[in-house]
Amino acid sequence: APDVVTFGETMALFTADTPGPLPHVPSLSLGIGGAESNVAVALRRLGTSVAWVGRVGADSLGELVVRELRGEGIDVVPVRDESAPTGLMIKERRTADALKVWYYRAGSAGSRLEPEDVPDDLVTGARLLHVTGITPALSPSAAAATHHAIDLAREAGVPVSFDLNYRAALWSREEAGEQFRRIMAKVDIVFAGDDEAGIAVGPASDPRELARRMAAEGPSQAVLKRGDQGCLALIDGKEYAREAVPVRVVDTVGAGDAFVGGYLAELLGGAEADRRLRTATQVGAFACLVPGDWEGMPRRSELHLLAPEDPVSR
Ligand code: KDG
Repeated sequence: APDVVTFGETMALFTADTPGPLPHVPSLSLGIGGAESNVAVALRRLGTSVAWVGRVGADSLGELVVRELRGEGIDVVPVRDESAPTGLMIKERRTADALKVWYYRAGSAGSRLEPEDVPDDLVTGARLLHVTGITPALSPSAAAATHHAIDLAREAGVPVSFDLNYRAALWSREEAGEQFRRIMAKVDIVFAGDDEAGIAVGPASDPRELARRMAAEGPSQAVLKRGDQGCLALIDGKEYAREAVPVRVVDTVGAGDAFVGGYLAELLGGAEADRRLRTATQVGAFACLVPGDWEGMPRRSELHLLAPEDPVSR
């Protein structure tokens, strides 16, 4: 059985090839993206076996999602929905540095995920279940699927990790905050950005206070992903901090998922907290180096590239 099970919506992703207003961009590249499958790619490339479950349409874009993830060695459990299309997002590069993501996902196949879609034995046989706060925002049935899987994992003694991943286009901060607290009370590991943590536990200027408040909701591992500020974590009551790995950023989308993949891969490998956070920041930095959300995820043998003694390998 795969070590990690995750599920959610993975969409087709069109990325503008050049900066500028979308109506004047001559071409876009077709790929895929989804927070949970991005984490799955990061895990797989680091050597962890992982299954991804999700609904796709019975269309060509659904085929693309399944092919790409299978090509990465992920155990893909697709539910093909005959009556809804695969969701779509478009990345507009308004300037070289300012990205805008447009969603075309309301009523999509992925948003129609149901509790029965996630195979029980996959969850109970895993070493870890990973969920994000995007799935419960998609629909009532997707929210039910999230809680069902978490409850099942808990009953079976399988640890659960949760990345808040607030998406303002999908729901209000109030709705999200309430759902985040419900989920946080049931999980072992929680990941959030500073602002996301504020949505869940109330804003605070001191990240230590945010980490403390998140841990107070239940998780024994509360990890704040702070982008170019690095990370801060409260793990089994002890505080840890790490600086970011400096990189020339091309596109930060997917960096948070990369961070989570790096952290979880090391956790499952039995690494101590410092090592988990080190790999997490490295993998997060890798994701910033390419335009795609997941394509830049490193293999274990590449991790040293961002911590080089000699930048030229021969
Ligand atoms: O975390 C990156 C994801 O946000 C992206 O790949 C697409 O799942 C996605 C979303 O809902 O924004």
